[in-house]
Amino acid sequence: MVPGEAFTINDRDVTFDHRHVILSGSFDNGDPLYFRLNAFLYIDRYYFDPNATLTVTLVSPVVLGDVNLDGLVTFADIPSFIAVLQSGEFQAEADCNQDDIVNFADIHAFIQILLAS
Ligand SMILES: [Ca+2]
Ligand SMILES: [Ca+2]
Repeated sequence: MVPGEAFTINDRDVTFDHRHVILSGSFDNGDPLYFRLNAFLYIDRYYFDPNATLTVTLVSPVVLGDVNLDGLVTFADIPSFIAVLQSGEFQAEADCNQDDIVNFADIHAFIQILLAS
């Protein structure tokens, strides 16, 4: 799978080594996901119609403080952090105190992350 690109899963009722193959992982918000790809309707089980299109997308984890998105938290992130603050737009990497908004309350946390890197 390529991060950011949707991957189509066509398999249903797949077993390997006599065990059902499970689609497992976690959602972007951290909640776990765990599905058997059943193509037969069982009571109290998830059902995935063979004609349905099922896609999953691997997202890259957010690196708090990496506001210029180069994969590292360095002093080079400072101008990008300031630009996001001034723009008022949300960017997860700049939400250093993780309260779902980017504002001046993130400055202290950003500096702490920067100094720890
Ligand atoms: Ca960076
Ligand atoms: Ca914040």
